[in-house]
Amino acid sequence: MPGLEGPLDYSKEPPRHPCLQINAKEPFNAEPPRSLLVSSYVTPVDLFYKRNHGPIPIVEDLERYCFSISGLIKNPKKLFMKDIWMLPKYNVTATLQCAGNRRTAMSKTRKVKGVGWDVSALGNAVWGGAKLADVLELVGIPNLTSTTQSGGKHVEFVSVDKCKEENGGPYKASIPLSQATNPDADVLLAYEMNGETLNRDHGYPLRVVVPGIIGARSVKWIDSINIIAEECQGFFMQKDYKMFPPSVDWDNINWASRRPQMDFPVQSVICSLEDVNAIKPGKVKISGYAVSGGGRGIERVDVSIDGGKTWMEASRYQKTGVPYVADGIKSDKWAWVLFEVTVDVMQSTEIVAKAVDIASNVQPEKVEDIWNLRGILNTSWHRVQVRVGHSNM
Ligand SMILES: Nc1nc2c(c(=O)[nH]1)N[C@H]1C(S)=C(S)[C@@H](COP(=O)(O)O)O[C@H]1N2
Ligand SMILES: [Mo]
Repeated sequence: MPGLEGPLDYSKEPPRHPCLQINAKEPFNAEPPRSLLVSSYVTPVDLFYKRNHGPIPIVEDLERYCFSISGLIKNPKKLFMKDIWMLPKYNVTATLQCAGNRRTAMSKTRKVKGVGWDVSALGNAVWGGAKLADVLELVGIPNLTSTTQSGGKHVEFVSVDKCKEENGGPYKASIPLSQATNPDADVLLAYEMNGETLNRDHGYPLRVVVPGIIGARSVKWIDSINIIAEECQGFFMQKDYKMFPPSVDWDNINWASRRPQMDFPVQSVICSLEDVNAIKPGKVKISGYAVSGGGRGIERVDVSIDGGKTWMEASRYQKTGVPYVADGIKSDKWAWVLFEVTVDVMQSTEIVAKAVDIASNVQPEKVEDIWNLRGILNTSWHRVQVRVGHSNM
């Protein structure tokens, strides 16, 4: 499409915050330090993790930028930014989490393939844009449609970035049409992040935000949208981002045997402490984040200071002055909660966190039980070691 281009090399990358820990340089993959991550409920754009599979696309001319919606529909259309700006604007606070978050810890059990991430491959932003349900109405697809008359059941988003996994082709992914046309699912074509125009790293000029599911489906730099009969056949839907059992390894994998991962399970992480921290004996404030998929709120966060033998409950919060209720109408259903508890630590120990969502899903205890060769969805109990020194500290 005119106006948007995927460069062949990394000579025109945008500037980035020096605080970010870089996990891969080209393509650029980086996350903020964990302590900074939970210093605010809404993650500043600069500190928001950046997950890319190719060079960052460039907009030559925003006025010429347009994308097509075609496929199994009667009236394919080209849409410009002005067509999107004309639709009602929604601000949706949603946490985006990469399926590879906490991969580095999983690879300690047994090696996994993929970019290593600590615990900050996620962020919470206020995304501003048009609802995809409204955009699809412009091409004659009514709200709450699961199949178009010509048999379209999925909505595929195609970008322009050149990814080696796609042999130089663009990143793409799809979601079910029923989700895309459900206004309550809050799927956005977003042009703003935290009230600012989306920046290049995060999908300028237009990206998809699919709340409640793994970040991989929130395609950045939209070039075209296709209504298709089967889910997208691209690499990132079919040969990546699938959850396999621990018994499957590279010599016996059958990619077709598993569905593309969509929903995110319940997750929680301690961010106020690095994995091994030296502290003085006494009171320690433990804080972190908890989040679940599917818009499920966080019912409880448990913290243990004896490696998981006994537990106490942490307090949860989103916005100051608004008590958090896991399924409350004043809560942001697609967003993380931050948690906090002050504990007495008198000797070296292991501190653990685990969360429970409103469907009573809990995090698995052991990473070994959910080990998978791609190292995705590490939601095992989060553990940090503390070394308590009694003198000269
Ligand atoms: N076009 C395009 N969209 C993409 C990706 C990409 O590499 N190219 N990465 C995906 C993955 S795996 C994640 S986790 C999120 C990351 O979004 P962010 O970089 O804005 O944090 O974008 C998704 N959308
Ligand atoms: Mo991701």
